[in-house]
Amino acid sequence: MSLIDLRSDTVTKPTPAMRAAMANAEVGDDGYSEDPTVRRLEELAAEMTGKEAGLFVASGTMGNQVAIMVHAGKGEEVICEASAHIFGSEGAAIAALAGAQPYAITAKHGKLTPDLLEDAVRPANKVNAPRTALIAVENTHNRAGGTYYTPAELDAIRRFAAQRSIPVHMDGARIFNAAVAQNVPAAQLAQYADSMQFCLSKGLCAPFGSMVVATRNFIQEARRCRQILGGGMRQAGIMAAAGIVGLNTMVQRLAEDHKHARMLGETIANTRIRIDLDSVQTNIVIFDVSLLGMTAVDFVKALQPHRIGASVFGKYKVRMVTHNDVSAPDIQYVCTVLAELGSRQQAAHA
Ligand code: TLP
Repeated sequence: MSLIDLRSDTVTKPTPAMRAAMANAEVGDDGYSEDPTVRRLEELAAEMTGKEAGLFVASGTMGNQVAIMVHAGKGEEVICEASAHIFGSEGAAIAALAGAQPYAITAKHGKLTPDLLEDAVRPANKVNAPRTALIAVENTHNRAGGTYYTPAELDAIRRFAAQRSIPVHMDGARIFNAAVAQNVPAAQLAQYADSMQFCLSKGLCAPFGSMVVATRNFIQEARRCRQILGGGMRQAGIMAAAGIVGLNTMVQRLAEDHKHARMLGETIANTRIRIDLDSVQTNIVIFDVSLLGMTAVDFVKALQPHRIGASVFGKYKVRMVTHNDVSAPDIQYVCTVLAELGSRQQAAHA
């Protein structure tokens, strides 16, 4: 029996329609801007997010970091949330590539607010202060459990930033999860950011790639930064073709993943496993197994004989992510196993 792989939505396989589109993709040398499929993907990405232009990049990390390189440089600071992907999971790239330093703030559900930002923005008139160059938000927020910012919350950050002439970058790796969960177009969320990165290779199931979207001028600069990182591409239409299928056909179905995550969350809430159900807003479920007298490593190991994959996300924290390659019966089965593991440990420690 095959693994029910809930480690991440990055494990999703390309759909048959994607494989067909890849096989038949019209291609050219993207270094000469001659790959028609890449061009189409970049236009589609821009259109769906309400931005002027888009840039196809290798990964979410590359997308975030080329955007940060455009926004920030030496002697400058990037404000982000303390468990943000750009801060803790991109190899210190803000320092290594842009030459800026991160200023990380801990925020409930991973969400920055004007109140929190107020203390983090450096005074412009102080000679020894770093210059605040960027505010970065993560939507949805991975380590906070897939929480999303509402348009009103983003609007407040946007206004705060605009008053201080600070640009906003959105790590929208899972922006379509945020959009579908709130039943709003992605463009409504993206409008509050000057630049946004989103991933094709997570819930949308493409095998490769992310998009940076912003103004035409910004994307021109981002293209230069992508080149510096060795990210210039050639006949990339083969990969872009899958991204187009993802954007055209895989967005609305994310609602199914959210329903499945909710089912997992509610099952877990009825055991001794601890979970903040308020954080289960999209396709990510993070829970704490400490009350079972187990570490996250123990728990993930205990799931293995049941052919269920999950990720260790801290000493006691485990993450499960729902996606297209996990069916409703799979989820029902995982719920049964979680209910059993949660209560069995309870009996052992009673
Ligand atoms: N997240 C991945 C891992 O870190 C491998 C995951 O499994 O969740 N922003 C956010 C919010 C992300 O969650 C990720 C990847 C990225 C950026 C980076 O994307 P990639 O892996 O394409 O560089």
